[in-house]
Amino acid sequence: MQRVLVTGGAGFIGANFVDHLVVHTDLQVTVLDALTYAGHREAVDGFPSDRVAFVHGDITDAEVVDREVAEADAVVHFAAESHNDNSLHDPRPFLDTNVIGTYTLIEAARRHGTRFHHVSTDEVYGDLELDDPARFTEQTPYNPSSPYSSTKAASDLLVRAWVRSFGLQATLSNCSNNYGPWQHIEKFIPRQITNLLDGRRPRLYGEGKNVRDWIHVDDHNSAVLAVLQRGRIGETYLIGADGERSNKQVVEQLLTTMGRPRDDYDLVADRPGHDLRYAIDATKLRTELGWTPRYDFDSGLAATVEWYRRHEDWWRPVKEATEARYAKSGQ
Ligand code: NAD
Ligand code: TDX
Repeated sequence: MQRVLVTGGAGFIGANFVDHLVVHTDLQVTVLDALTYAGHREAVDGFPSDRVAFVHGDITDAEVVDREVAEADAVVHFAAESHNDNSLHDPRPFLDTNVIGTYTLIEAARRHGTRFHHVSTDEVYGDLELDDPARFTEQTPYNPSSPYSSTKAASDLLVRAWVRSFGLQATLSNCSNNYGPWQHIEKFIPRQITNLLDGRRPRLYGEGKNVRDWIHVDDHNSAVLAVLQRGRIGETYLIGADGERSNKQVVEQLLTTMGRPRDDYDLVADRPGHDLRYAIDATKLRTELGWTPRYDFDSGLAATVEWYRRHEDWWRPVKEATEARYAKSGQ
C-alpha cells in the first residue's frame, strides 16, 4: 500500500488522521474534501506537500470520486455530515453525503478493486439505559435514533452488502465520542470550552445526565490505522477507550480546569430524541489487533483546552453565528 485517499480529511477526525499518517507511516496521502462549513483548509495546509495532496471535491460527484479512487491503493472514508443537532433541522444533506456519498465511493472501490475502510459511529446501535451495565459489542443490533445516526447506519449496511455481494475489500469501525484539536465548536466539548474562554456559561441539555464514552481523536486514529493495516476483510471493529462520563461531569471538570465554580453552568432545552447513554466494549480490537489507547481523559481534556486557547483565531469567526443558531432552539 502506497497511496491512501482520505475523504473528509479537512474535518476534525480526518485532519488528525492525516497528521497521524504523516508522522507514523511512509504513505502518500490524498485528501478529498468538499470544504463544507465543517471542513478547514488550514487544517491540511500545514502538511508537507510531498506527502499530502488536496483535492477539493464532493464524494457524491461520481467523476471526481472515480478518478481519485483509481489512483489510490486504499480509501479511508471519514467524510460525512456529522452533527446530530443539524440533522434534526435539515436531514437532506445527511442523506446526500452519508448515504449517496458512501454509495458513490464503494461503487468506485468495487470497480477498481481498491481496499476500503469505512469510518462510522457507535450511534448506529441506538442507546443504553443509564443504569444498565451493558456496553455495545459488534453483535449489538442496529437501532439508530436520529437522522444522522440512521444515515450512518444505512452507509454501514451498504458497505457490508458490497462486501458480501460484490467482494468489496472493506473493513468497518464504529467509534465512540471523540475530542481533541480541530473539532467544530458546534460540538459539546469545544462549545463549552469556547463558551468559557468567551466569558459565557456552559450549556447542558436537559439535566446533563446523558452519558457519552469519550476517546481522544489520536486514539481513534491509531485504531483506524491498525484496522486498515491488520483488520480482517468484512469485519467490524468497535473503537472505545473506557471513557464513560455524564455530560454534567464533563462540564464540571472543564469548569474546575478553567478556574470557575463547579455549578457555573445553565440547563437548557433538551435535544429531541436525545440518546441516553453510549458505551463501547473494545475487546475485539484490543485482543485481535493488540490496540491500546494512549490518552487519559483528564490530561487529554486539559491539552484540548490549551489548544482552543491558542487557536482563538480559528474558532472566533464562527462563534457568534454558532451560538445564534443554538439560541433559536433555546439551547
Ligand atoms: P466533521 O463534520 O468535523 O468533518 C467532516 C468532513 O467531511 C469535513 O471536512 C467536510 O468538509 C467533509 N465533507 C462533508 N460532506 C462532504 C462531501 N459531500 N464530500 C466531501 N467532503 C465532505 O466530522 P468528524 O467529527 O471529523 O467525523 C468524521 C467521521 O467520523 C464521520 O464519518 C463521523 O460519522 C465519524 N465519527 C465521528 C465521531 C465524533 O465524535 N466526531 C465519532 C465516531 C465516528
Ligand atoms: O451544547 C451542548 N450541550 C449538551 O449538553 C451540546 C452541543 C451537546 N450536549 C450534549 C448532547 C450529547 O449528550 O452533549 C453530548 C455530546 O453531544 P455532541 O457533541 O453533539 O455529540 P453526539 O450527539 O453524542 O454525537 C457525537 O458522537 C458520535 C458526534 O457529533 C458524532 O459525529 C459521532 O458519531
